[in-house]
Amino acid sequence: MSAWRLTETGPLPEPDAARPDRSRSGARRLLVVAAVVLLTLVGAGSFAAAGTGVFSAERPEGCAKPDRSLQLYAVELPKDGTQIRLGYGLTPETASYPGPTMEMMEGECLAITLHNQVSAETLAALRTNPAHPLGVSLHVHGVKYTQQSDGTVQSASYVPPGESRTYTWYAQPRNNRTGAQGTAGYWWYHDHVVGGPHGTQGLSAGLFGGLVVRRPSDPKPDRTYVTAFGDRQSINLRRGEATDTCDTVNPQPGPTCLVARKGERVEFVVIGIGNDMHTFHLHGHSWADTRTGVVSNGQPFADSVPIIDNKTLGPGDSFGVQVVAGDSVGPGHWMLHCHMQFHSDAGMSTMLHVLDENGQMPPGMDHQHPAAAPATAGTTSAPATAGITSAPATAGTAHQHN
Ligand SMILES: [Cu+2]
Repeated sequence: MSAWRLTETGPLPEPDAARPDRSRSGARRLLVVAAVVLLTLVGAGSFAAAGTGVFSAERPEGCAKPDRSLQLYAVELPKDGTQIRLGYGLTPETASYPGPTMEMMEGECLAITLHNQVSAETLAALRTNPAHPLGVSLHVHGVKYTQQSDGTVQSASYVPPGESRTYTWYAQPRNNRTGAQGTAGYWWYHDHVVGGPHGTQGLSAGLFGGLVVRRPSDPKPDRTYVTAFGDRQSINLRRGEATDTCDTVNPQPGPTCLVARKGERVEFVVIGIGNDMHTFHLHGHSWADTRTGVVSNGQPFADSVPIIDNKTLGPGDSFGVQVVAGDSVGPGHWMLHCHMQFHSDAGMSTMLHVLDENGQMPPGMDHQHPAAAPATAGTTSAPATAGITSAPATAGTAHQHN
């Protein structure tokens, strides 16, 4: 009998409902107040940004007051070998890489206060230039923000060690009058300051996470996982066996344990970090190549939407995939990997464990993780870096669950 049993039941918390409409009279009052304040400032010659040409609004247009706020902590995590690891967390104790998946509804305005708990010493060790300032930041893709929430050195919107700063994200909705396209989609956030002016060292240390912006009618998943495909053949900065640490008795869904019950709608936020091209491939499942990863069969264009099981991912790209776990194919250990062969051969491969409707892995579903870099001749050659694999390259060490 199988030990696999998924007891965790809770679906993802529903994102806050879209913010209520504000009354027109309220908006007009606000406009009048804003105009008076602006005129007063300009009249007094004290409009701070006028001299520098920097637009210094604290929040994007349409986001007069945040609908929701949360606290985010940047902390140092245990080293991975000699590699410094950093993570974002909703509490310092729960920091991880990837960081917490953020969800917003179009129209929502979110204020995130980032607390930098990474020591100056650690940040200095990651610095590529002694003149570069020490700090961490929060830079986001896809949604709207002003210069003050850009999370860069050049806009001075970063957080020195021990300090805090509030960033404001606005999930601007579509507007047929202005032609604004809206912000619904699969995005990501990351540091842009650690080490150098592009946060390259912060990113590779773990300061990144996924963001999903939905429209009210979008399909809601039962589970969401972030898979960041990165340099050195990594998924979420891990390779080989380290990508999949699911406990077979009590698997806890997380960055290194992709698990679902048959029939659940599973959403992947797929992110390209680092410098390499990758492909996202999932065995036994396919999805629609649309904004949401789903297309309703009733829609007139549904027949022209490609259904795919492999999608190319470049640096900085992000997209979403939604699949119904085990649909037609049943429970099992379904491989999820990069399809650039030398990447997957070097360990860029993990598993989606699909359990039955009761959260059990049916008997006979044993699986193995092959060694990341096969030592046998005649296989696709691995690149020079493949010697640094997290899975031993001897056949006898492949492990078996159950
Ligand atoms: Cu790859």
